[in-house]
Amino acid sequence: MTNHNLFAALRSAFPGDLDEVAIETGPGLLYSWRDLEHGSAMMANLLQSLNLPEGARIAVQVEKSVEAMVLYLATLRAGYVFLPLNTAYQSAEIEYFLGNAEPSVVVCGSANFGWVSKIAFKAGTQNVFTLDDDRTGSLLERAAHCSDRHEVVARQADDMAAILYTSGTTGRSKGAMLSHGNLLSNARVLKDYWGWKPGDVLIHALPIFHVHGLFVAIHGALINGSKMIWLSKFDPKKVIEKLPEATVFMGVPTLYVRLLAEPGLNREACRSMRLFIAGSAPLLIETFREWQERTGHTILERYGMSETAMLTSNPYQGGERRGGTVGFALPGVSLRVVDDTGQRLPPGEIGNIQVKGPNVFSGYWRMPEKTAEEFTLEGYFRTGDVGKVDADGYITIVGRSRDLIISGGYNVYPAEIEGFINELPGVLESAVVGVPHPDFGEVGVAVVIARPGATLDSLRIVAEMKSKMANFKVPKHCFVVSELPRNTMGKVQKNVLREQYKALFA
Ligand code: MLC
Ligand code: AMP
Repeated sequence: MTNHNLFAALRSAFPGDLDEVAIETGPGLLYSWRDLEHGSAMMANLLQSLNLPEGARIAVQVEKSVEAMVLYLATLRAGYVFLPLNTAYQSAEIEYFLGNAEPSVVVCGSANFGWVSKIAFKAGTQNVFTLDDDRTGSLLERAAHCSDRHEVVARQADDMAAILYTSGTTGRSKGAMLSHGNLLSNARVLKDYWGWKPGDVLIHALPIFHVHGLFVAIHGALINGSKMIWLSKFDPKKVIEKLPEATVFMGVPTLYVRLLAEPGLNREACRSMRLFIAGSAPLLIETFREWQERTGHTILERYGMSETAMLTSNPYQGGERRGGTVGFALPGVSLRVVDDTGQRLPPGEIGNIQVKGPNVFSGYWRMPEKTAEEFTLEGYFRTGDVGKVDADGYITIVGRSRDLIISGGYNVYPAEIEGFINELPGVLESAVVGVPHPDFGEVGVAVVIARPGATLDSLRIVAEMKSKMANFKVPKHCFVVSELPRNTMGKVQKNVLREQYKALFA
């Protein structure tokens, strides 16, 4: 019987000579393929020694490190479910995720052990380990006693491999359940579509708690046996210094904007590069053009989401990479644009994007009703994105039907922020809208009304938010006003607010 464990496929692509360098870190540490093989075996043996139940979730909130990536590989190979969490999340956010996912194992930074372990034990977790980005922590201490031999646990293609939490339009985050088959099919398609070849070297400068850095980048390199230059944090100068040793780079648009701000970015620095890939948020056409002029390279833009991994891509070869578009549906992906009644629209017309394919997730963790709502009877997933397909097949994303802000590649749901602000003393109501921002693409702005007789201080509102929620969610500006624009039904007109504040950061 074939083992569909994603790790088995990644492992089989490791080079024959396991002593070759697999990863070079920013400070120059070298990890061989053998280190990845042995490290993941030891951690997998540790996880298996804990007698965890079938389908156990391993929740991980740690700084980026090679060991954190190895923990992801170990979770796959031991057949458990990886649950990555953004390091920006604070206690209320973590409490929700752990309460909802009920992980059997939680791994956190040692500085956070006190509060994270308290939340974890309350959620019923029995094992809390620490892992820091300097190769220390109880996880590594315990794994050091485990064998470096391990047989990859057999999994079916539809067995769950990871849960990625993605914010809900109303209320709380939903956990998108991705299977070994979802992730492997996508990795294989992208290997071919982006022309990965021997000798490729990827600069990995993204966080590893989201689809882009965790799946697209890591799977891309591993399934091709390609070396990674591993940067723990995005630093444009460091990336430019490393470009001459690399061939592939992936980034959210903010990374490209910040690289363009560096005088050192030029054709000479990019001489060995084969491919620059952008996604997770719209790439402005100005960025696309400026990149072409400065480097001689045409950025390849692609589109995806947590629930589906990658859906579309501009061509690597055999076609034009069109700025402002996200290219074609990837092989195996069916993508259609429909109106609000579900009728398929002709080319050029704008409507709701729906998708189907082996990469599309099976549903939201413990939310069968929500899952049912998001799939059509024919099995298409409603992406919440609005776009069009032109006559020659190029897809353009023109907006979103969901009230969502994408800031520097992170999703922020206004309803969550408004809910928080509305609970603050003296607040009657609030509205959060996204406005253009030169660095993050889009950022949130909060507009708040006070209760009669109350006085509000906008700086205090921002400070309150910073102390309780992930920093990237905090609106970059807060206005206290006397009233909000409303339509005849009394609903706040967010489009009017967006228009009013659109030049705030221009
Ligand atoms: C940081 N801040 C942000 C922010 N990142 N605010 C809004 N949006 C963001 N994305 C806050 C900081 O907390 C800080 O607040 C202030 O803004 C300035 O921070 P900075 O020092 O400039 O930020 P930095 O640490 O350099 O991070 C910026 C970044 C990071 C762009 C490198 O946001 C990042 O790595 N983004 C990539 C996200 C990503 O991987 N997305 C993929 C999702 S997958 P203060 O208050 O301290 O001043 C997906 C599917 C797909 O979408 O298709 O790929
Ligand atoms: P996430 O839920 O974090 O995975 O974010 C997925 C969302 O990011 C998608 O639904 C899109 O709205 C957006 N997105 C991803 N890639 C692109 C892109 N290239 N252009 C525009 N939006 C994108």
